[in-house]
Amino acid sequence: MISERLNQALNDQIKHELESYYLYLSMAAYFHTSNLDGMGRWMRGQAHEEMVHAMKFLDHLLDRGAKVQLPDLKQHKTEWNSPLEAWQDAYKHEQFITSKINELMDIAREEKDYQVQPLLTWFIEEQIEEEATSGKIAEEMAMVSDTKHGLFFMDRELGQRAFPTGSPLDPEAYSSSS
Ligand code: OFO
Repeated sequence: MISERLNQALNDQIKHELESYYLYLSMAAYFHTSNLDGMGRWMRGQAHEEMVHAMKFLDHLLDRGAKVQLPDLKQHKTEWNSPLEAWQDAYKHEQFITSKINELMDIAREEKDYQVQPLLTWFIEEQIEEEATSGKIAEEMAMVSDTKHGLFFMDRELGQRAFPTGSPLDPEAYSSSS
C-alpha cells in the first residue's frame, strides 16, 4: 500500500513530466517558427520522451491501486530571445527535474516504499543522460550560435534525431495520410 505522501508526490511528478512535455513542445514551435526545423524536430522528440515519462509514473500508480489525481499544469515560458536562451532553459529545466526525482527517492526511502525504488532508479539514471545531452547542446550553442553558419550546422546536426515508430510528434507522422 502506497503512503498518502508518496502518492501525492508521484501525482505531482506526473504534472512535472507533462509540463516538461508542454515546455519542449513550445520550444519546438519556437524553433520551427524561427526556421530552425532541425531543432524543432529534436524538441518534438524530447516532448515525446516526456510524455512517456509521465505515463511510466501514471501506470505505476495504477498498478499499485493508488490514486491518480492530476493537478493543473503551470504554463512555463513560451517565448525566447534567442535559440541559445531556449537551449540554456532546457538544460536548467532538466536540472530542476533531477532535483524532483531525487526528492522522490528521499520520500520513498523515508516511507520504506521498496516497490517504487526500481522505477526511481531508472529515472535517476535517465536524468544523468538528460542533463548531459541538454548541457552539451547548450554549451555547443554558446560556442557557435552567434554565427549564421554555426546555427545552420547545429540545426542540421540536431535534425538527425529519430522518432519511435508511430509517434504523433514525428513531423512525418501524417505525411502518408495527407
Ligand atoms: Fe527530461 O526528464 Fe522527464 O523525467
